[in-house]
Amino acid sequence: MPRKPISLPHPIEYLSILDENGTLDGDLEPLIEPADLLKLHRAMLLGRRFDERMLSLQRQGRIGTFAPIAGQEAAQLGAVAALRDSDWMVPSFRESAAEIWRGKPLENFIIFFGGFNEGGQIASESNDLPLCVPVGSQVPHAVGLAWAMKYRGSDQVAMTFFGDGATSEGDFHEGLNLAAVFQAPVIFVCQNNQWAISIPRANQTRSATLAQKAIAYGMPGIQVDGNDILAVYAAASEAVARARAGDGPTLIECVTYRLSVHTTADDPKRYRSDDDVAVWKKRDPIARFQRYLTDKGVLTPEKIEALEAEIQAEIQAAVTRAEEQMAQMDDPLEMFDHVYAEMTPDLQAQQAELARELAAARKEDSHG
Ligand SMILES: Cc1ncc(C[n+]2csc(CCOP(=O)(O)OP(=O)(O)O)c2C)c(N)n1
Repeated sequence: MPRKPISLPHPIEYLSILDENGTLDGDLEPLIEPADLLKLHRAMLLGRRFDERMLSLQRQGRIGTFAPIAGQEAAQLGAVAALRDSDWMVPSFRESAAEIWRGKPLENFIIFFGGFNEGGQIASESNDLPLCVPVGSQVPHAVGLAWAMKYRGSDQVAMTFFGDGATSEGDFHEGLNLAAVFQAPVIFVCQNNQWAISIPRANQTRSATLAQKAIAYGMPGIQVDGNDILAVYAAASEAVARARAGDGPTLIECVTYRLSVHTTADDPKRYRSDDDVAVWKKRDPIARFQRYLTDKGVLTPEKIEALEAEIQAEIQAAVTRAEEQMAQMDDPLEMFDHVYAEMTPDLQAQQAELARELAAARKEDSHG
């Protein structure tokens, strides 16, 4: 009886185009117009600065908890930049840079995390889904959308995002399996930021890469340097082209790092070392891209300074608009209105109970 290796059709590659020392592999450099490079750079910087402002709003008690993205801008933006507006984008809960790129107004994030459902509303012309907190549950949604696009004979594709932790969820495996069997035009983007709250990548899976999980399902998988926006864009563009051409799904693992807290309710000092964070700070995707653009002659330190000021003003204007809107949204009972077309008896009872509590609180207030 023979005992021999089985040849598998999808090898796993690692792709890096612009490394952390600023060395560029010119043969692999994707063709991106200077204006588009600058658009990507602006989006990365806006993503980072908005994140910082959100963190400070949360610390001041002006919004509730949210999940910062610092360090993951290249992984998100390199991927969505490969999409058309008419494609579908299915985020998890850590994709604010990608959502802003796709047109979500900044104030909507502040309003949503300020506790008002209105901020989570998706514009009717948008093909994006709202953020998704149950880990991994957005994966089957994206597969369903992609499969529907194929069924309708459209060339639209769906792209979904999730973390390394989500690859241990059943939804991830069921989604990839179905997508491959039905050759659904979906791009699975795993942002392997090394941590699922306090669970390190090493305790998540014994697999050498997350990308290789694609092999089991019979689809191409690739691991890319997730802090290298050129590499992410190149891999995503290939995957999108393949999906549009009818050649099915791809799994992209972006190796990156969450530089900040898991959410604003987390203290990462309790489970990871400052040395680790320092190593990854040197790999900052924004600094690396700025060096590339400066070397290329499309960006200067003066332009960066002017852009920083412009972005701060844009964020401040959004904060002002959000706070004005939130001041008008003072009816918590509304949260019951948008769950079902017809409210269940349980929800009706809860709404009535909250209405009684609010009325009692108002009465107490009015009596000082
Ligand atoms: C089904 C489910 N289980 C647990 C949680 C609690 N939880 C929220 S985020 C998270 C970790 C997710 O890690 P990962 O998928 O790597 O994404 P990251 O937060 O790193 O972006 C967990 C366990 C949840 N939201 N949903």
